[in-house]
Amino acid sequence: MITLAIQKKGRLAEKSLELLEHCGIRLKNGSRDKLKAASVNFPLDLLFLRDDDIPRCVEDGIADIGIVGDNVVLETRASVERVLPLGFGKCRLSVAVPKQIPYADIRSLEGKRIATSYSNILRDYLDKAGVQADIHPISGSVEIAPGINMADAIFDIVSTGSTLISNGLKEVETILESEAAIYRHRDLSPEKLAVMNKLCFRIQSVNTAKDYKYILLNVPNEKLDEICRILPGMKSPTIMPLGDAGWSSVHSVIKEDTFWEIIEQLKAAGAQGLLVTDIEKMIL
Ligand code: PRT
Ligand code: ZN
Repeated sequence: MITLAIQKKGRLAEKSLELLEHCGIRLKNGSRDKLKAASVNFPLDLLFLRDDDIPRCVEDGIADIGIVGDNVVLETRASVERVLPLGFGKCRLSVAVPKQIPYADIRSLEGKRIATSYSNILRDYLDKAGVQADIHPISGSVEIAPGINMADAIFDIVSTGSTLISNGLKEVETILESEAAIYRHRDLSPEKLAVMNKLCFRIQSVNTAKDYKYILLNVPNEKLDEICRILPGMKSPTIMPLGDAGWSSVHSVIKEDTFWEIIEQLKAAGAQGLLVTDIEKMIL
Protein backbone atom coordinates (compact mmCIF):
# COMPACT_ATOMS: atom_id res chain seq x y z
CA MET A 1 0.00 0.00 0.00
CA ILE A 2 1.32 3.47 -0.86
CA THR A 3 0.11 6.97 -0.12
CA LEU A 4 0.05 9.47 -2.98
CA ALA A 5 -0.28 13.19 -2.29
CA ILE A 6 -1.98 15.28 -4.97
CA GLN A 7 -3.16 18.89 -5.11
CA LYS A 8 -6.58 19.34 -3.55
CA LYS A 9 -7.68 22.31 -5.67
CA GLY A 10 -5.93 24.14 -8.47
CA ARG A 11 -4.20 23.66 -11.81
CA LEU A 12 -2.85 20.16 -11.15
CA ALA A 13 -5.81 18.75 -9.22
CA GLU A 14 -8.13 17.64 -12.03
CA LYS A 15 -5.28 16.43 -14.27
CA SER A 16 -3.87 14.30 -11.46
CA LEU A 17 -7.23 12.64 -10.80
CA GLU A 18 -7.88 12.19 -14.51
CA LEU A 19 -4.52 10.47 -14.90
CA LEU A 20 -5.34 8.02 -12.10
CA GLU A 21 -8.69 7.33 -13.71
CA HIS A 22 -7.02 6.57 -17.06
CA CYS A 23 -4.73 4.20 -15.17
CA GLY A 24 -7.85 2.27 -14.14
CA ILE A 25 -7.64 3.37 -10.50
CA ARG A 26 -11.05 3.86 -8.95
CA LEU A 27 -11.64 5.76 -5.71
CA LYS A 28 -14.12 5.04 -2.96
CA ASN A 29 -17.23 6.99 -3.92
CA GLY A 30 -16.52 10.68 -4.33
CA SER A 31 -14.47 11.36 -1.23
CA ARG A 32 -12.93 14.54 -2.72
CA ASP A 33 -14.14 16.85 0.06
CA LYS A 34 -12.09 15.02 2.67
CA LEU A 35 -8.36 15.02 3.23
CA LYS A 36 -7.99 11.35 2.26
CA ALA A 37 -9.45 8.85 -0.19
CA ALA A 38 -8.78 5.16 -0.71
CA SER A 39 -8.75 3.24 -3.97
CA VAL A 40 -11.09 0.27 -4.29
CA ASN A 41 -8.98 -1.63 -6.84
CA PHE A 42 -5.33 -0.55 -6.34
CA PRO A 43 -3.18 -0.51 -3.16
CA LEU A 44 -3.24 3.28 -3.00
CA ASP A 45 -4.41 5.96 -0.56
CA LEU A 46 -4.72 9.54 -1.74
CA LEU A 47 -3.95 12.63 0.32
CA PHE A 48 -5.36 15.95 -0.92
CA LEU A 49 -3.05 18.85 -0.03
CA ARG A 50 -2.01 22.35 -1.07
CA ASP A 51 0.73 21.93 -3.63
CA ASP A 52 3.25 23.82 -1.47
CA ASP A 53 2.89 21.18 1.27
CA ILE A 54 3.43 18.16 -0.99
CA PRO A 55 7.27 18.13 -1.22
CA ARG A 56 7.71 18.33 2.56
CA CYS A 57 5.09 15.61 3.16
CA VAL A 58 6.92 13.31 0.76
CA GLU A 59 10.29 14.16 2.31
CA ASP A 60 8.91 13.35 5.78
CA GLY A 61 7.28 10.13 4.58
CA ILE A 62 3.73 11.25 5.45
CA ALA A 63 3.10 10.53 1.77
CA ASP A 64 5.26 7.99 -0.07
CA ILE A 65 4.93 9.71 -3.43
CA GLY A 66 3.44 12.98 -4.70
CA ILE A 67 2.37 14.68 -7.90
CA VAL A 68 3.67 18.25 -7.88
CA GLY A 69 5.37 20.84 -10.11
CA ASP A 70 9.18 20.86 -10.34
CA ASN A 71 9.05 24.57 -9.46
CA VAL A 72 7.47 23.85 -6.06
CA VAL A 73 9.92 21.07 -5.21
CA LEU A 74 12.92 23.24 -6.05
CA GLU A 75 11.57 26.21 -4.12
CA THR A 76 10.85 24.17 -0.98
CA ARG A 77 14.30 22.52 -1.29
CA ALA A 78 12.78 19.24 -0.10
CA SER A 79 15.00 16.20 -0.32
CA VAL A 80 12.85 13.99 -2.58
CA GLU A 81 13.56 11.97 -5.71
CA ARG A 82 12.05 12.77 -9.11
CA VAL A 83 10.64 9.57 -10.62
CA LEU A 84 8.58 10.42 -13.70
CA PRO A 85 7.66 13.63 -15.54
CA LEU A 86 3.95 13.67 -16.39
CA GLY A 87 3.65 16.06 -19.33
CA PHE A 88 1.09 18.42 -17.79
CA GLY A 89 1.35 21.60 -15.68
CA LYS A 90 4.05 22.80 -18.04
CA CYS A 91 5.32 26.30 -17.39
CA ARG A 92 8.51 28.29 -16.98
CA LEU A 93 9.86 30.55 -14.28
CA SER A 94 11.05 33.79 -15.79
CA VAL A 95 12.22 37.27 -14.96
CA ALA A 96 10.10 40.03 -16.49
CA VAL A 97 10.58 43.80 -16.53
CA PRO A 98 8.40 46.73 -17.68
CA LYS A 99 8.48 46.66 -21.47
CA GLN A 100 10.00 50.15 -21.89
CA ILE A 101 13.01 49.30 -19.66
CA PRO A 102 16.17 48.31 -21.56
CA TYR A 103 17.54 44.89 -20.61
CA ALA A 104 20.82 43.41 -21.83
CA ASP A 105 21.50 40.34 -19.69
CA ILE A 106 21.27 39.07 -16.13
CA ARG A 107 23.68 41.80 -14.93
CA SER A 108 20.99 44.34 -15.76
CA LEU A 109 19.31 43.15 -12.53
CA GLU A 110 22.22 44.36 -10.35
CA GLY A 111 20.84 46.45 -7.47
CA LYS A 112 17.24 46.05 -8.67
CA ARG A 113 14.19 45.12 -6.58
CA ILE A 114 12.62 41.85 -7.78
CA ALA A 115 9.23 40.68 -6.50
CA THR A 116 8.62 36.91 -6.44
CA SER A 117 7.00 33.94 -4.71
CA TYR A 118 10.09 31.91 -5.66
CA SER A 119 12.85 33.58 -3.60
CA ASN A 120 15.02 30.48 -3.18
CA ILE A 121 15.18 29.58 -6.88
CA LEU A 122 15.87 33.21 -7.79
CA ARG A 123 18.51 33.69 -5.09
CA ASP A 124 20.38 30.52 -6.14
CA TYR A 125 20.37 31.69 -9.75
CA LEU A 126 21.51 35.24 -9.01
CA ASP A 127 24.22 33.99 -6.63
CA LYS A 128 25.60 31.73 -9.36
CA ALA A 129 25.57 34.66 -11.80
CA GLY A 130 27.28 36.88 -9.20
CA VAL A 131 24.42 39.39 -9.30
CA GLN A 132 23.29 41.24 -6.17
CA ALA A 133 19.62 42.17 -6.18
CA ASP A 134 16.99 42.97 -3.60
CA ILE A 135 14.49 40.09 -3.55
CA HIS A 136 10.98 40.98 -2.30
CA PRO A 137 9.06 37.83 -1.37
CA ILE A 138 5.34 38.21 -2.04
CA SER A 139 2.77 35.45 -2.14
CA GLY A 140 0.45 36.43 -4.98
CA SER A 141 -0.35 38.93 -7.76
CA VAL A 142 3.37 39.29 -8.41
CA GLU A 143 2.74 40.77 -11.86
CA ILE A 144 1.30 44.01 -10.46
CA ALA A 145 4.40 44.81 -8.36
CA PRO A 146 6.24 46.99 -10.95
CA GLY A 147 3.02 48.91 -11.74
CA ILE A 148 2.64 50.01 -8.08
CA ASN A 149 6.35 50.76 -7.76
CA MET A 150 6.92 47.89 -5.35
CA ALA A 151 9.59 46.36 -7.60
CA ASP A 152 11.66 46.99 -10.75
CA ALA A 153 11.24 43.44 -12.01
CA ILE A 154 9.37 40.24 -11.19
CA PHE A 155 10.25 36.56 -11.22
CA ASP A 156 7.17 34.40 -11.72
CA ILE A 157 5.49 31.51 -13.49
CA VAL A 158 4.75 32.09 -17.16
CA SER A 159 2.66 29.85 -19.34
CA THR A 160 1.16 31.62 -22.36
CA GLY A 161 2.72 34.97 -21.43
CA SER A 162 -0.60 36.83 -21.64
CA THR A 163 -0.54 37.87 -17.95
CA LEU A 164 2.80 39.58 -18.53
CA ILE A 165 1.60 41.36 -21.66
CA SER A 166 -1.57 42.64 -20.03
CA ASN A 167 0.54 44.10 -17.21
CA GLY A 168 2.94 45.85 -19.57
CA LEU A 169 5.82 43.48 -18.84
CA LYS A 170 8.26 41.61 -21.09
CA GLU A 171 9.90 38.26 -20.34
CA VAL A 172 13.68 38.70 -20.35
CA GLU A 173 15.21 35.65 -18.68
CA THR A 174 13.95 32.07 -18.34
CA ILE A 175 15.46 30.40 -15.30
CA LEU A 176 13.53 27.14 -15.05
CA GLU A 177 11.32 24.92 -17.23
CA SER A 178 8.85 23.02 -15.08
CA GLU A 179 6.14 20.38 -15.31
CA ALA A 180 4.21 18.15 -12.95
CA ALA A 181 6.11 15.02 -11.99
CA ILE A 182 5.96 12.09 -9.62
CA TYR A 183 8.35 12.56 -6.71
CA ARG A 184 9.08 9.93 -4.11
CA HIS A 185 10.33 9.61 -0.55
CA ARG A 186 14.05 8.76 -0.61
CA ASP A 187 13.77 5.60 1.45
CA LEU A 188 10.81 3.45 0.35
CA SER A 189 10.44 -0.23 1.27
CA PRO A 190 10.75 -2.79 -1.58
CA GLU A 191 6.98 -3.41 -1.30
CA LYS A 192 6.17 0.28 -1.73
CA LEU A 193 8.65 0.60 -4.58
CA ALA A 194 6.94 -2.30 -6.34
CA VAL A 195 3.53 -0.59 -6.08
CA MET A 196 5.05 2.71 -7.25
CA ASN A 197 6.62 1.00 -10.27
CA LYS A 198 3.31 -0.62 -11.12
CA LEU A 199 1.63 2.78 -11.05
CA CYS A 200 4.41 4.37 -13.14
CA PHE A 201 4.13 1.58 -15.73
CA ARG A 202 0.42 2.35 -16.12
CA ILE A 203 1.08 6.09 -16.34
CA GLN A 204 3.69 5.59 -19.06
CA SER A 205 1.28 3.42 -21.06
CA VAL A 206 -1.37 6.13 -20.87
CA ASN A 207 1.05 8.95 -21.71
CA THR A 208 2.79 7.12 -24.58
CA ALA A 209 -0.61 6.41 -26.15
CA LYS A 210 -1.31 10.17 -26.26
CA ASP A 211 1.60 10.65 -28.67
CA TYR A 212 0.25 8.19 -31.24
CA LYS A 213 -2.81 7.65 -33.46
CA TYR A 214 -4.21 4.41 -34.82
CA ILE A 215 -4.86 4.65 -38.55
CA LEU A 216 -6.83 2.46 -40.97
CA LEU A 217 -6.88 2.97 -44.74
CA ASN A 218 -8.00 1.24 -47.92
CA VAL A 219 -5.30 0.67 -50.52
CA PRO A 220 -5.34 -0.74 -54.07
CA ASN A 221 -3.09 -3.81 -53.97
CA GLU A 222 -0.68 -2.48 -56.56
CA LYS A 223 0.02 0.50 -54.27
CA LEU A 224 0.68 -1.58 -51.11
CA ASP A 225 4.48 -1.46 -51.32
CA GLU A 226 4.56 2.30 -51.76
CA ILE A 227 2.08 2.89 -48.90
CA CYS A 228 3.96 0.57 -46.53
CA ARG A 229 7.15 2.51 -47.16
CA ILE A 230 5.41 5.74 -46.07
CA LEU A 231 4.05 4.23 -42.84
CA PRO A 232 6.58 4.36 -40.01
CA GLY A 233 4.58 2.05 -37.70
CA MET A 234 5.94 0.29 -34.63
CA LYS A 235 6.39 -2.87 -36.69
CA SER A 236 5.30 -3.47 -40.24
CA PRO A 237 1.61 -2.60 -40.79
CA THR A 238 -1.22 -5.14 -40.62
CA ILE A 239 -2.64 -5.86 -44.09
CA MET A 240 -5.99 -7.56 -44.63
CA PRO A 241 -7.85 -8.27 -47.90
CA LEU A 242 -11.07 -6.32 -48.45
CA GLY A 243 -14.31 -7.80 -49.83
CA ASP A 244 -13.58 -5.81 -53.01
CA ALA A 245 -11.04 -7.82 -55.02
CA GLY A 246 -7.84 -5.88 -55.64
CA TRP A 247 -8.09 -3.80 -52.43
CA SER A 248 -6.61 -4.23 -48.94
CA SER A 249 -7.17 -2.65 -45.55
CA VAL A 250 -3.97 -1.40 -43.90
CA HIS A 251 -3.72 -0.74 -40.13
CA SER A 252 -0.86 1.07 -38.49
CA VAL A 253 0.20 3.39 -35.67
CA ILE A 254 1.70 6.79 -36.38
CA LYS A 255 3.13 9.56 -34.24
CA GLU A 256 0.97 12.58 -33.64
CA ASP A 257 3.77 15.01 -34.58
CA THR A 258 4.24 13.58 -38.09
CA PHE A 259 0.56 12.91 -38.56
CA TRP A 260 -0.52 15.48 -41.21
CA GLU A 261 2.59 15.05 -43.29
CA ILE A 262 2.03 11.30 -43.50
CA ILE A 263 -1.70 11.58 -44.18
CA GLU A 264 -0.96 13.83 -47.18
CA GLN A 265 1.62 11.40 -48.54
CA LEU A 266 -0.79 8.45 -48.12
CA LYS A 267 -3.57 10.25 -49.98
CA ALA A 268 -1.20 11.23 -52.76
CA ALA A 269 -0.11 7.59 -53.06
CA GLY A 270 -3.70 6.41 -53.60
CA ALA A 271 -5.00 5.54 -50.11
CA GLN A 272 -8.74 5.98 -49.58
CA GLY A 273 -11.22 5.88 -46.69
CA LEU A 274 -8.71 6.91 -44.04
CA LEU A 275 -9.88 6.44 -40.44
CA VAL A 276 -7.92 7.82 -37.51
CA THR A 277 -8.61 7.04 -33.85
CA ASP A 278 -7.06 7.82 -30.47
CA ILE A 279 -5.23 5.07 -28.64
CA GLU A 280 -6.18 4.64 -24.98
CA LYS A 281 -3.16 2.67 -23.71
CA MET A 282 0.08 1.67 -25.39
CA ILE A 283 2.77 -0.68 -24.11
CA LEU A 284 6.01 -0.51 -26.05
O1 PRT B 1 -3.82 26.20 -3.51
P1 PRT B 1 -2.50 25.65 -3.93
O2 PRT B 1 -1.34 26.22 -3.14
O3 PRT B 1 -2.50 24.16 -3.97
O4 PRT B 1 -2.31 26.10 -5.47
P2 PRT B 1 -1.53 27.35 -6.11
O5 PRT B 1 -2.50 28.46 -6.26
O6 PRT B 1 -0.26 27.61 -5.39
O7 PRT B 1 -1.09 26.76 -7.51
P3 PRT B 1 -1.87 26.64 -8.91
O8 PRT B 1 -2.99 25.68 -8.80
O9 PRT B 1 -2.15 27.99 -9.48
O10 PRT B 1 -0.68 26.01 -9.79
C1 PRT B 1 -0.16 24.76 -9.48
C2 PRT B 1 1.04 24.50 -10.38
O11 PRT B 1 0.66 24.54 -11.76
C3 PRT B 1 2.19 25.50 -10.32
O12 PRT B 1 3.02 25.32 -9.19
C4 PRT B 1 2.92 25.20 -11.62
O13 PRT B 1 3.77 24.07 -11.45
C5 PRT B 1 1.78 24.80 -12.57
N1 PRT B 1 1.41 25.84 -13.56
C6 PRT B 1 1.36 25.65 -14.91
C7 PRT B 1 1.05 27.12 -13.34
C8 PRT B 1 0.78 27.72 -14.58
N2 PRT B 1 0.98 26.78 -15.54
C9 PRT B 1 0.37 29.12 -14.64
N3 PRT B 1 0.14 29.65 -15.74
N4 PRT B 1 0.91 27.84 -12.19
C10 PRT B 1 0.51 29.13 -12.25
N5 PRT B 1 0.27 29.79 -13.42
C11 PRT B 1 -0.13 31.24 -13.30
C12 PRT B 1 1.01 32.22 -13.54
O14 PRT B 1 1.55 32.55 -12.28
C13 PRT B 1 0.35 33.43 -14.16
O15 PRT B 1 0.14 34.42 -13.17
O16 PRT B 1 -1.10 31.55 -14.20
C14 PRT B 1 -1.01 32.91 -14.59
C15 PRT B 1 -1.29 32.94 -16.07
O17 PRT B 1 -0.19 32.55 -16.85
P4 PRT B 1 -0.07 32.98 -18.41
O18 PRT B 1 1.41 33.15 -18.72
O19 PRT B 1 -0.68 31.86 -19.20
O20 PRT B 1 -0.82 34.28 -18.58
ZN1 ZN C 1 0.54 26.71 -3.86
